[in-house]
Amino acid sequence: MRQNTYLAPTLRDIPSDADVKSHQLMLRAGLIRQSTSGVYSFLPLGLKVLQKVENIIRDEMNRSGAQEMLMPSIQPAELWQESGRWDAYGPELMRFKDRHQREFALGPTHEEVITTIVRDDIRSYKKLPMTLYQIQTKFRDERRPRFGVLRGREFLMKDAYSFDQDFEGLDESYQKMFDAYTKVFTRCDLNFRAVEADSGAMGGKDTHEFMVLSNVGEDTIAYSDKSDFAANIEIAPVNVTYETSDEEQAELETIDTPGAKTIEEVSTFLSVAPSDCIKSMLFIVDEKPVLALVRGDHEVNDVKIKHHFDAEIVELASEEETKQTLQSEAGFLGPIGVNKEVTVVADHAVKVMVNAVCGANEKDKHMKNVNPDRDFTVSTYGDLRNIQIGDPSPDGQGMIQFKEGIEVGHVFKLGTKYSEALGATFLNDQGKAKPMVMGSYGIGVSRTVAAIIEEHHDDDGIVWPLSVTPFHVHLIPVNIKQDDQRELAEALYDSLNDKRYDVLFDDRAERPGVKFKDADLYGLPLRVTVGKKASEGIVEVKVRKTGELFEVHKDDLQQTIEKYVG
Ligand code: 9G3
Repeated sequence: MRQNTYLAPTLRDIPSDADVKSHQLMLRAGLIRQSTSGVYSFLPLGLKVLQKVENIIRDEMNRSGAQEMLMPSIQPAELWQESGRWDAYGPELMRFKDRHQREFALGPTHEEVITTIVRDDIRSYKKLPMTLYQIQTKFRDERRPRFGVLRGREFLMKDAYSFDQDFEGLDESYQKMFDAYTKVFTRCDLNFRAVEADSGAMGGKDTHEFMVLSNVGEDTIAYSDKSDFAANIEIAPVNVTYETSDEEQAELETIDTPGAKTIEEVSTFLSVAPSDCIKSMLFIVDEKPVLALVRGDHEVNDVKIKHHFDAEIVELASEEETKQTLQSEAGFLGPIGVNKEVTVVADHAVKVMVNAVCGANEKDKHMKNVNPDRDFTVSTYGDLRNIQIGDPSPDGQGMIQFKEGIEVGHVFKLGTKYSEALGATFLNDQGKAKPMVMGSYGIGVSRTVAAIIEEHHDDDGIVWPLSVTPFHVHLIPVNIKQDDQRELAEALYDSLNDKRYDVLFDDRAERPGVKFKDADLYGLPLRVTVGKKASEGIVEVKVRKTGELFEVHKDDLQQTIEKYVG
């Protein structure tokens, strides 16, 4: 490809509204351009990488026995009403009306669509198991699109759906897909972990997220420093035995704590440790008030609260809900004397606390010498806190560390949630109609490109792994106006193209410095410079990844390229 007419505009400066490296570099290296918030165009250089990632995914999907198809983005509201999800999702679901005022959604995912396709055309157990997949644009009206294509509102996803006769079959389909994902992300040269995750509104029990370990990930992974335990902290179980204290229970007291709201402020004001305070947070769990208690040095985990009550919706109570329910504002909340409509739940760590401090449900007042069970009743204790760095790993091996993660894949065991809702049944070998047992499996294809850049870049630009690089060789004549340099560069361009190498030929009449800076930004594996020694047939090779720089004779160039790019 000749660069002079190639649409890959580079930017010298870091765009002010790009906060993470991958977003900055995708803009500066001319891979993408923003159309509107969360919506991007992939320019030619970016599309070449996107397609390389797609093809790695396609290759591993096909090897796993999955069949590729393509579903529409336009989904009738009726489908989502039938599955019960039309009202379950809020503004994130992009909805529109057609010319006849009929309601539709732009597909954020395709469980409903695929289940109706299979329902209508698969009747016999003989056709199962079957896994179908597509690579297609998804639409989700994210409240806060950010970090470029890492969190967009229109993005490319590979979504696959497996259909089995029973849960044993699903386990096999799930494992096949799990293994295929491991191969995909290994081939993309990503440092990833498959972590146990929360199935969210998807239902189903087993689910794993494939997380690329990174400093900009929006998820936090708790992992053991001594075993392969790893889980999204949303669900990472806490497995700690809290020792009881033999301290005498003292007389309950109300104390003035003017303006001391947070645990830090209260513990400083009263010179007690945060771990001697009780943090109370009011949630609305499926419309009912729940006061959740954790030790002052712990964090409440709302996903665990949702699972504790097996609830659909869990939200932190608003200011007015708090005032209405507890006649107090947040910062002074406590479990003592709350009216019976409020369910009080507490993390296991609270049970053994003695003479603790908690809010008095009165502005600027707290209670001290508070003792669970003596001074307030807890309806149930549970694992309601976030796991923390330094906690023992739940598997008993080693200690917990944290790492940020970019979720590039997510695999779910769905079970029969959609097949029952939509009537996708098959006749088993006894002629009995049974609901198909499903799994669903996603990879964020455009997000994976960004994750690869997050992991593979340096101060000068992107450093593409060979498996996804848009071109193999960047061929740069230092001065295109010099006949011997231009002629040798043209000859090498032709001979390398004949050898099926993808070559980007910088035929621009730009200063060498500009060409080399652009080359570093684009990050192609090998830079071949044709300069002063062109007349001797000598060219200079630079290996982008290592910075290695050496001269070779043009006759040895192909061998050199073979050595570095295969
Ligand atoms: C929606 C909206 C956003 C959503 C969903 C539905 C996430 C939704 C979960 C999944 C599950 C799997 C197949 C590929 C792998 C992931 N965000 N999810 O269902 F209406 Cl607006 O998408 N789907």
